[in-house]
Amino acid sequence: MPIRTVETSPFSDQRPGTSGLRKKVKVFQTLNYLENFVQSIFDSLEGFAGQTLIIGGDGRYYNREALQIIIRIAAANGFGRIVTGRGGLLSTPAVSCLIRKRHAFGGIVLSASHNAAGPEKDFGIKYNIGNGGPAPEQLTNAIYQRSAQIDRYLTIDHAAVDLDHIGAYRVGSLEIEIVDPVTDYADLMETLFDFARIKDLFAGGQFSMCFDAMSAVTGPYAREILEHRLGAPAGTVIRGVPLPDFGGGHPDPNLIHARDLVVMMNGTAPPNFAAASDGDGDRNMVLGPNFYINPGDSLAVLAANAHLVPGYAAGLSGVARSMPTSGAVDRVAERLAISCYETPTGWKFFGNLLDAGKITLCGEESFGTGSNHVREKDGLWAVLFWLNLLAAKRQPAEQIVRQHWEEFGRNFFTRHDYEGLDAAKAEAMLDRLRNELAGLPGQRMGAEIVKTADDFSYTDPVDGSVSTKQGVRIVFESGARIVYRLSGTGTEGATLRVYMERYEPDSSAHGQSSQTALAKLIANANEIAGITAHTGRSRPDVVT
Ligand code: G16
Repeated sequence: MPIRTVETSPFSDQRPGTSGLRKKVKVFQTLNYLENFVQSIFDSLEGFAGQTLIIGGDGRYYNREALQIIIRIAAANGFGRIVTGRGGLLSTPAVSCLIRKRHAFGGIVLSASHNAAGPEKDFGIKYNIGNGGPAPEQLTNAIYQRSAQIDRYLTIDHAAVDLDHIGAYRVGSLEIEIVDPVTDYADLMETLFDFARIKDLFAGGQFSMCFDAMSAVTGPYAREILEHRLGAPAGTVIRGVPLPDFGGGHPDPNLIHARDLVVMMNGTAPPNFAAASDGDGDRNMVLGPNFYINPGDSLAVLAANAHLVPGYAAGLSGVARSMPTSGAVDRVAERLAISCYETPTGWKFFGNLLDAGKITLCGEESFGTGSNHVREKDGLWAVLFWLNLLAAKRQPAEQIVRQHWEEFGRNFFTRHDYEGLDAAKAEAMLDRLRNELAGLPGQRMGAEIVKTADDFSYTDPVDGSVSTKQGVRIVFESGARIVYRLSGTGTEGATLRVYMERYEPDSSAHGQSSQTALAKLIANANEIAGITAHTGRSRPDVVT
């Protein structure tokens, strides 16, 4: 099939953020915009001729069109085989699973994760390497540099491929395989968790749960695993059909955007356990009746109880968390006498640690938890881990968490997001803060005295690569801390994230809410950065 070379010119805004390139759909629909980025990815790779590429997305608006464009460019560039899920659907952890299982060269994930979907909303694209994980910074930088110089892309003329039927097709010398999006992933879950025990839990009739798939990609995965393989009653999964606009909702599993689920769990006769996942299925939120489990606590509880889960019963080699995530897991690591690594925000930073066998579990405050089973965070995996614990311990989730706090102390944590800020003003605010860091140690703020103040810099312990400016940290003598950073996943203006944390060993004080326990720190955070003065905002848009 003849390869066509199309002349193009660069776009200046194709620098990948925390997790790939995320823009408005309209931007991706600009002539050559997607094509340029895809060709820039392929131009930054070597040795893929004849190899396999996994492609899939969360089913959001523009997923199908983008897939067809990418298939033609991949064919022209010499890939040998493309594997995608029926309907072009694959959750992000399922892409990672397939890359590893098929020994693929890499994969492309089409998603803007928890961002809203639809013609006026967001789309995204991310390249994953052969370990199944997001491209490391060196590669995303190379892709960006290529995108700034690109002058042509390669494609072929071919009719749209039928994505809706499982089977194999040929496009020129490229083989295209459409697979069931769920099977390989669900099979992997069966190797990690005690499905028989979880089945018993559901079979007793004493236990019920609700899984909110938020009309996004996890619905078919949750139905197959929870309702079919584990025997949970039909209707356990709600909003289980992936829709191109996610039903008009915002598929971010947190207290604000999964409000219906939160209301259900705080209402009369709630189920025993609830969970939600995001657009592309890599995030999770878990809840008990009237009880929210903070992602940092969730990671710590999973690590402390991993011996109860078959896939992890042999022990953990180590754990990791992103820098802004609460230090709850650090205390578990200390008890288990294993290493605990602190990385910058972004799942890509866990990849080397997982590949090198330095860690088994890792997680982030942004509702991401995962392990060495794939190289992405994994929403449903975290829910199954919790179900396995509930089945093994036969205790409510709240009791498990409260006992954990009794044993390890409680790390009160909250994140305040200020969304849609003027990007220049938000940058200026952080720059001013950076300039003042040197003068902060020793300063008293109410009962707290600043101990250290810096901008987090990370040296990867495996390859020695250095990542700077990863978040401004202010740590007090008491151990309490405040972290400020700008989100790298938004598509409109800037989002300021302020993370606050303090450790409370006294169990008589564990009953208060995070906002109450952290009230003074929240006030300090506003004062130090001058948030209201710089942004004009007196309160955050989202509190988690
Ligand atoms: C992505 C990354 C995560 C990160 C999160 C938030 O998640 O994979 O590692 O914690 O974004 O990043 P930021 O604070 O820069 O917005 P996802 O689920 O959006 O792919």
